Amino acid sequence: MKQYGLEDIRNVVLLSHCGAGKTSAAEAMLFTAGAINRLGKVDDGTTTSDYDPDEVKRKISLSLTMLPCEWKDTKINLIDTPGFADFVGEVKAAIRVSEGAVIVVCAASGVEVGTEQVWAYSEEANLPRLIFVNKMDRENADFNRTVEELRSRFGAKCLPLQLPIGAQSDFQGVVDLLTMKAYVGSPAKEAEIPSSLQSQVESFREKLVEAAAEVDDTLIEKYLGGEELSLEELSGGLRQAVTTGKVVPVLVGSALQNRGTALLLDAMHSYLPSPKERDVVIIGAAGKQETIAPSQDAPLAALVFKTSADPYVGKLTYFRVYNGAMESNSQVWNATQGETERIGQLFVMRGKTQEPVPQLRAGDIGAVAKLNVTGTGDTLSSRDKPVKIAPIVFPKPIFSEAVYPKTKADLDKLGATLARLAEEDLTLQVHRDPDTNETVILGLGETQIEVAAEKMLRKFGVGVELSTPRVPYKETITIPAKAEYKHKKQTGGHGQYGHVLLELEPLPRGSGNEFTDKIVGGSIPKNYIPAVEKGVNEAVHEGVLARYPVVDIKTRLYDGSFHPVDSSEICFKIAGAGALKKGLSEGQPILLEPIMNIRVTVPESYTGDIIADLNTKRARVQGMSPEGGTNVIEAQVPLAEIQRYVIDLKSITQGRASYTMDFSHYEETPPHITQKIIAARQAEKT
Ligand SMILES: Nc1nc2c(ncn2[C@@H]2O[C@H](COP(=O)(O)OP(=O)(O)OP(=O)(O)O)[C@@H](O)[C@H]2O)c(=O)[nH]1
Ligand SMILES: [Mg+2]
Repeated sequence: MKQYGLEDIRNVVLLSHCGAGKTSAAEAMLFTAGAINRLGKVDDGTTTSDYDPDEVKRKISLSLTMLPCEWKDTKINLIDTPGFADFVGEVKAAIRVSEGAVIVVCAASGVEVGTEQVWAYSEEANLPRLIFVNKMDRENADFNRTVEELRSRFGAKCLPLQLPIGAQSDFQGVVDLLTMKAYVGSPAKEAEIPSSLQSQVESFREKLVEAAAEVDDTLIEKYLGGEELSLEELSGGLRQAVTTGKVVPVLVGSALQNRGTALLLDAMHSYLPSPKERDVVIIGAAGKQETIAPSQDAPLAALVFKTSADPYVGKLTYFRVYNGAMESNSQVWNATQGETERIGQLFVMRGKTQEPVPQLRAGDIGAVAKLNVTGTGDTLSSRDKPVKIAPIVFPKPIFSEAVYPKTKADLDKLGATLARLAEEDLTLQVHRDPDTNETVILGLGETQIEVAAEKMLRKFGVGVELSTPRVPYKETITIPAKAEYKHKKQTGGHGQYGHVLLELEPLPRGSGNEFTDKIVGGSIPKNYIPAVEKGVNEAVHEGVLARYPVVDIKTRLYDGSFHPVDSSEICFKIAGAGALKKGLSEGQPILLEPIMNIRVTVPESYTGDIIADLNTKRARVQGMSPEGGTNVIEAQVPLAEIQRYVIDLKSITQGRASYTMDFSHYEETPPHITQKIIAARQAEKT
């Protein structure tokens, strides 16, 4: 097996708005590099990347895929990612293990919402990048317009490195402005630069040469002195400009026609940084982030960035080696969990294909099956020199659905299956809501959860129905009340007797329930008091309005009576429960609903629409802070109104907004809504 040094590897993530052509471009590059010998198509469900049956069915990528190939003695680990917003967790993981990015833009649609988002993620991760303007063969494809959009949105650092020859049905090939060579057809053949393009070629080349010269004092002197720079000097200068983020070269082509893809591989090889050029961020002493230089000779440090669960293949763990090397059939130290992990056969993955390898060295990416203690985000290292690489930060879930198994058999497998899905996708969480007795799956959007449900059926044979989770309403009282309950039964021999007097009092929100014993003079003997308390504690599980749990009341047991023969614990428990229910009815009960804090981040121009929509949702807007074109709106909104806010917000802003949400407090539900909830609960019972 060929050993790659740190300089011989490129880890490159493909990013774009959904459907711009990442998967198709990756397929064309694999084919061009000879890694595959048949060029698949997304529309036929035959690409190397979209191999999952759900991807084939939907014709979109749903998870990140490793697509390595070799190009000019360099190993290029392409990482294809989904463009659909619900799957941003995969994008974040892929960005984390890459040193460079290619942002794919559709030549007909130009800069889209998703383009802006992935641009922001790459800025945040400080990733050097290239732009590939794809679909030049399509109707309405326009390179110049797309470049103008790119430059006005992302700045003048977006500079064409190539120009297209022809467009739409007449798209023929590409002119490379650095080598001043033209390539037409597929596979590409060298050709003359068309004379019609000459003046455009010259003016764009000038900009590129200037930008490449600017990074280096000797180059800029030469350039200003009117001297020609050699190709080597230019390409060295451009490389420096790209790796430092000063220039983002714009390339062009058609993935579907496999045009421009060899030059795209060339550009990754020549201008994107190798693992050697990026320090590793680790968690040092006292939990502080530190950086260390990567090395193949240092002790092992590898970050797990993806886990996939499959009932047949088993668990597959994807990792990126940052330091040292990982060996097949070895033992490593999981520094995150503090446990030893056994490593079996290592693989290099290409789509679903596993190629066994004896070793993976720093800079490279691979996978291993059936690990025991390791999950996504963990660091595998050496026992003697344990290190923890900074983990991947995933967005928090904001959308939830209740999961109901379809059959008894489905119920039995539900828990284990959900746990595996949550292990696979860290933006999914599963929990059991003790208040509503529902199993709830939380994620980033409706599609993500639908896909998860389909996966449960297809992979694990578990059928489920999804529904909007119940709102965990509560009940309480608003005025103090007294109640008396006598449980008395005279049957044949032994009778039943328990008699309890309670005082109820409302407590401030969030206090919980309290029970105190104020019996004096033994009107109820001490040994029966715990039974009364038990009765009260059970009765608060179901309030008198709509059978929701009762909270924030203080119960005082102050009197009662007993019978020396007929009284028993069970009689006092019944009396305690009965008295509580009566007291609740007397205390002017109300329904409480959960109120959430939300923070919506949105382009300023949508502020009015967002506020108008929030007003229809009984929201209280608490603050707005405009900042550089975006606005952060903070509000408190009843949970019942924003359970499907992801969907509303997407349609109001075409996906330009995002939000976070967390629980704030419980508050009285307005009377007209209370009436509806009570009616719904009654209907449910009958
Ligand atoms: N005409 C034309 N169509 C293309 C080209 N590249 C991709 N397509 C089509 O565009 C659609 C989307 O392509 P994909 O490669 O799946 O795009 P993607 O960016 O991977 O999409 P997501 O994974 O959903 O984000 C498919 O129907 C492709 O056939 C191209 O160069 N020209
Ligand atoms: Mg795709």
